[in-house]
Amino acid sequence: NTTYNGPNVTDSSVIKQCPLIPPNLAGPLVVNKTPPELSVIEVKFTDVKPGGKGSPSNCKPRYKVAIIIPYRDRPQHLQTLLYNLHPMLLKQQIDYQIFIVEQEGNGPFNRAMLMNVGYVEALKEKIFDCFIFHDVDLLPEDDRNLYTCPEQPRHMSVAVDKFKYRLPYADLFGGVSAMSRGQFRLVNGFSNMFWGWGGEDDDMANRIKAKGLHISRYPPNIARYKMLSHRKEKANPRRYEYLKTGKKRFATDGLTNLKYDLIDKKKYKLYTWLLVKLTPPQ
Ligand code: UD2
Ligand code: MN
Repeated sequence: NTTYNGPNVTDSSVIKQCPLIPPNLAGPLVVNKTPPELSVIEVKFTDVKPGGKGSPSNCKPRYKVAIIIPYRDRPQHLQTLLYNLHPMLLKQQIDYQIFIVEQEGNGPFNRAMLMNVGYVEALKEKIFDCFIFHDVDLLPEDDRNLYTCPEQPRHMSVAVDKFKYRLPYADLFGGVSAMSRGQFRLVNGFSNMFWGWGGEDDDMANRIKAKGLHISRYPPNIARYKMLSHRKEKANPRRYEYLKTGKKRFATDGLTNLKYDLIDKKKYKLYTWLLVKLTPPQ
């Protein structure tokens, strides 16, 4: 046989780029809300590398993606998310790493600031192209919802069962969202002012618009999620006030004035864990 099959694909310098659309996607996924123990998952997921990393073995991935998960005291949700998310990401043929950014102490939770920390700390490991900001309680229901770098910031959790699979309002950016490294830097990240529940996602939507970008979305039959149940957090009564006056702080409140202490960092099998103490902005 004299057919030339192209360069040797085992030589990583000439390995082919992965196809634009991953070939083994199934569409709708079976979501499993009763995962085995973490120690069992760790053994089972042989393709996941320490730190919660994955990448395709037979093609060169198009995107380096950091999954940033803000976290405190929801171990059952974390276990369930990891069990459902890793297999999907592996099928999507991206180069990814999952970061759990845990807030230390029991003061008001600051989801937005944890995202900023995740962005900064992830970039110390690798120049990621793309950042997926991901609530711990949202489980994707379709593997065509690609965790990749959008042209425009992408709101990923369009249809959530908790909201009867309908987008509650047009500018919603909460839940799961994706931004490129450049876009996130351009908008100066999230605001650091939102302590307690609510407002931080709407402020990000405003930042995106203020920079001439817009929110893009996959169709709702693909951008579907199930939300795990939890009690409702106490809403921050000042969220409307900060939202209204946010614009005048876009340039000064965000990545540019982010202050925190990294208390601990560990690479577990299924995720990279960061424990951080947040310092409220002055
Ligand atoms: C909505 C948004 C969420 C965020 C929030 C307001 C959707 C689908 N979700 O979520 O993105 O904008 O409103 O702040 O639109 N967390 C912890 N421990 C805590 C509290 C929060 O880990 O004690 C993390 C966790 O990743 C959680 C996320 O913060 O999923 C959002 O908090 P939530 O789930 O309590 O709020 P929810 O469901 O109203
Ligand atoms: Mn939730």
